[in-house]
Amino acid sequence: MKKLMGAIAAIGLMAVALTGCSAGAAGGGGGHKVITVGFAQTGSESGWRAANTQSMKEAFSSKNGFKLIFNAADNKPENQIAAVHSFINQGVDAIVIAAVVTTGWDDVLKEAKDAKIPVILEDRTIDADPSLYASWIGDDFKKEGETAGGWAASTLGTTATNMVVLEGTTGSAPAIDRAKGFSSSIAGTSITTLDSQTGNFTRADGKTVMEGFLQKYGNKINLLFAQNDDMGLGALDAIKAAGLTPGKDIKIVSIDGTKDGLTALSDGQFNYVVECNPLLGDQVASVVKDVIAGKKVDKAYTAKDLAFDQAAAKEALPTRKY
Ligand code: GYE
Repeated sequence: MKKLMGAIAAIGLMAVALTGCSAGAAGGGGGHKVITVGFAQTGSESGWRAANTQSMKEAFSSKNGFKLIFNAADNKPENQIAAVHSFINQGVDAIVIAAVVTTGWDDVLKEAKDAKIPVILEDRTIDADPSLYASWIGDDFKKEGETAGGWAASTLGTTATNMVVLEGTTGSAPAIDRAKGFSSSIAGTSITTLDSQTGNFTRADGKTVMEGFLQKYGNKINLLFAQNDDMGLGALDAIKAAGLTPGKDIKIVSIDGTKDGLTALSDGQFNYVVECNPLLGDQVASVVKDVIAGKKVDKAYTAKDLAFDQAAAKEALPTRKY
């Protein structure tokens, strides 16, 4: 009986605590305190990024109990560190980072830890000590590279093939890991790399860098590995301007699986596209809520990615969300 009374008293206390909590609510959020989240986004370099930003903004809406402070760093690491500093100074409840590059995070993450602000990584991984962040939600970039390279190996691996590569942002996790994965899949095949340069994940740079490759190597090039759709799409213009047919004279494999990428594949201008799912917002938001509630979360949540040939692209396009 004594025990039961104790339990009832405890429930009563909890009710008081909960009421106290809902009193702080500033609209929405189902009676809970609004969670203020600073999100340090890379920038707006690609179609993938646009879809990711939209997914994050929808998930971290006031309707879902959040106040989102959004920053896009124009893909400059120093801008992003400054944004995270400012989130710490504003005393946000949690910080979410899509890191431009993998390095340089320790100091600012230690500051966040000292300020007792949890950090959750989305999309891109970093090199910092895992004790400095609560969780990561994203895609398996190495596997994406392996899948893209696997297609190249099985389609072109037994004929002498000259490849050029458009790399993503130098020092970013997807650029590093996609390169590793791709290389491991084409090892021992007759595919050789003529050249590999960054196109910063953008259409404009994809075009310019491809122009340079074409000037240098002319019609020696048989294969382009674009580390994202946008750079491959930019390269299409350069290839056509050089009087060559993309998808035929130069085979193209890319990663992301945006609507524009799959359209190029369905048109026969690309030859293979590996998916990278950008719609991570809901999962990131639920991990943020769990971390703030003191619940145990996994250190890593990996999204599932598909891969497309021309037929699969045609089938997927009518219902493609991004
Ligand atoms: O592939 C690219 C974007 O980090 C996975 O960043 C992301 C990459 C994506 O700009 O299009």
